[in-house]
Amino acid sequence: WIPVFMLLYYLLSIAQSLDSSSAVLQESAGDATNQSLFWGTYRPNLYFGTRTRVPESLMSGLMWFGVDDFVGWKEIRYACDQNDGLKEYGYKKHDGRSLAIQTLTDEKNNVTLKTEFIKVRGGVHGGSWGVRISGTPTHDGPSRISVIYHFGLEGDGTIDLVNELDEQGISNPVRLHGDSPDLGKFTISIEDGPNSNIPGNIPVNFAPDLSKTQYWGSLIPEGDIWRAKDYIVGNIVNTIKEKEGVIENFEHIPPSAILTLQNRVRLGSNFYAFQKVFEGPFQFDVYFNSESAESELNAGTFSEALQLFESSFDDRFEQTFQLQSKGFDADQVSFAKAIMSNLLGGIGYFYGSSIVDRAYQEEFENDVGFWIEKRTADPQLTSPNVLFTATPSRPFFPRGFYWDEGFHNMLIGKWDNDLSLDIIKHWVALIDNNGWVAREQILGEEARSKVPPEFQTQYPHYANPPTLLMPIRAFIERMVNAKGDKHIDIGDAINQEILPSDIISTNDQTVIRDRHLYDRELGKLFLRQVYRKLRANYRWFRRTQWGEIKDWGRKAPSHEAYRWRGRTPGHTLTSGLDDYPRPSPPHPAELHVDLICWVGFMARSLRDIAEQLNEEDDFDDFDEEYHNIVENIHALHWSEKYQAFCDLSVDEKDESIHVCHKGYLSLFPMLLEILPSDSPKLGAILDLIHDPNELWSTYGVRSLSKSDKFFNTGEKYWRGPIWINVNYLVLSALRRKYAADPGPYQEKAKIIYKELRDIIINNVYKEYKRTGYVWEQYSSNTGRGKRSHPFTGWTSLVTLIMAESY
Ligand code: 6A9
Repeated sequence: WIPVFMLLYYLLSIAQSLDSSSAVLQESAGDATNQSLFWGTYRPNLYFGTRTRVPESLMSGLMWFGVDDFVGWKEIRYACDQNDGLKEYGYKKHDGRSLAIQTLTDEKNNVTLKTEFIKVRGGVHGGSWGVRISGTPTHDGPSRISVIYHFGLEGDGTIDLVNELDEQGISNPVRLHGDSPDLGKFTISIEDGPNSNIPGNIPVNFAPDLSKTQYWGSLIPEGDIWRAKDYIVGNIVNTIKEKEGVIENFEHIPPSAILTLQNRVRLGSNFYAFQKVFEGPFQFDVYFNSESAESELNAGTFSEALQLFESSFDDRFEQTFQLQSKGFDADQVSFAKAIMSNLLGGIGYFYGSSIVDRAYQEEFENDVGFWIEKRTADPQLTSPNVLFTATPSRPFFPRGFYWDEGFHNMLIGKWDNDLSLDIIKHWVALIDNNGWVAREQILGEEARSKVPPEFQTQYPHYANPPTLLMPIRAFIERMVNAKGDKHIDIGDAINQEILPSDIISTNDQTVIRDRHLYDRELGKLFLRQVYRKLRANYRWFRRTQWGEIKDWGRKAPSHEAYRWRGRTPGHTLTSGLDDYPRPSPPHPAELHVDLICWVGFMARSLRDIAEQLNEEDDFDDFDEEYHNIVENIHALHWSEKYQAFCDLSVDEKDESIHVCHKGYLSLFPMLLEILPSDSPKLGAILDLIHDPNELWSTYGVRSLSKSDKFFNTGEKYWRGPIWINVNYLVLSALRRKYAADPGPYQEKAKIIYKELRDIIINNVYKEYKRTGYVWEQYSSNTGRGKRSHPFTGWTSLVTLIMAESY
């Protein structure tokens, strides 16, 4: 006798189980055959949307608007937008594969929405999924809202509405049948849940029946489905126009009965929208069932699975980060779950062309500081690329950024190693044969629609910090420490209550994976796959970002010196530290301290990969280059006068001089663990960090010293505010090296580590509670969150800071 619960547990374990590592690792980037990553919430720019990892396939999305008046519908909620003024929104539990629970609090429309998405494995087309959409009023008062869910199919295939059509709406449940090359046969159902308060009939003969589902089926041009909102608005406008012809007095008819879809379906439609009107609490489910899967998602199986997946998520979260056992309370743990979840919910699948200008010749005309680019602009659309990546911010930057992604994958990799490797492989595939990869990936029209034209073009001589090597380093550490997977019988798995998410394959035997353990051979296969491109990227940095050393024989033992290309007087966007003060005016003989550290970090990281791969010649080269770089960091960039690492430029006599603006830039040799633990320069850096008149604030380490003349001036972007990515690097370097290695500065390093960790956690958490969001940066004066929000890109590293995982 097996309890029903156990049986279900068993079925769902299989359903939800992850792909075996080998399957994941043997896929090439862009390959959608990874079953457990096939479907997902990969449209992070939308409040809720799903798609596959196939360039042209089925997409879905959610919209809603208030219908107590004729005003609310002018602000249809669809793509995440700060102007919508949602009090809070974001995924609260998202595991990156099978579970995605989100809440969205929209006070203006008097509704808190919940979207609960699950995905179950089965068959050969990426399995089935469902989403439960529910709402409750946020306060007393009118609460009538209109919710629209739509599906659009791009590429080959068909999708047909099965219901009997009626001008007043179709009856529950809505059912669509579809068939396409990558999805096979499938069924979509939309089913009303229990206890929804659906407004009754409007007592006018032409009005729709609001207890039914209003609908619209249309044929939308290829590549245009992302504009769903425009099409739907157009359709509602048509309804209004039609009714204007029939109705004499609008006053007696509620907006909810006017602002409806047209209840029509065009033959051969590839786009369907379904609209429901509710008052008070409501709930309905959307299921996508793949016909090749054996079991079917319906209201019953969905509810049970949701519960199981959710508790499995909670257990796995504690296993992975151990926040409860570290003493964090339930509310702090929920916060840590939420910021990680919204990072995972920020993962998108992007496809399309980008704009690249390859007409670059020589960046500088002269060396007296004039910034003249000797070229004619020639921006060109590239052939389409794919990218599977996390994103810094769902409303503002829903696209991939090279140096952000390395930070994102520190957390993603800790949570789900294989998911992270999949993302890394996609990025590495974008490194071209010259070794260049565009800093910002604006792929396709939808992505481009969010970026002003002047920011769209990417240049093949512009760099961005090579942070992907950080999660690769973390991966190597996990692999080297691997103890091997445990193989156990499925029956034992049930008896031992092993979590579904820990089961990675279920053929004859079940492999239970502790996510800290990885198979070495497979790990090396991954390293082998990314090695050549990463090495090309390193060589590209050395070739294109080299710097000129004035009087090098006397000043520096080797030729290693670097300068970011693409500077303007006010910005060095390529460095990632946009408006951080640099030598002014810019000069071609500048040398940048952060960049030489990044190149050194690359040399060392590649050396460590080469070691894993037994690439002995490369190992020797990287090792030697790393040494030369380290020597030159000290010889060129250390200023005795300022007791800091600084950029260099030249004076009127063409002599090199230090240009020192104390701040994040001064920390790089320590941030990237290049500086030895016993170096007196470390002492100076720790003093700089801990001094309230310089970098130390009660909320974290400032980007620019309070004593610098540019502190909090201009855009105040990287000139004072606190950024979590760099604070994470400070904590990481302290914890891993400077507070760990015995020596004269160890005690100080320990003190700073402890204090900094506490204030970062406390402030980001406090601001989350106060505002409902985590932010792009924090004021060093007030601790308040600033700029984009939710910004669960690198700010989500607070979860790792809480877990002390670096
Ligand atoms: C320009 C504006 C609707 C700026 O997080 C991404 C990047 C970081 O890599 C970088 O270090 N952010 C930081 O200085 C955001 C960059 C956004 C550029 C978009 C167009 C359009 O806004």
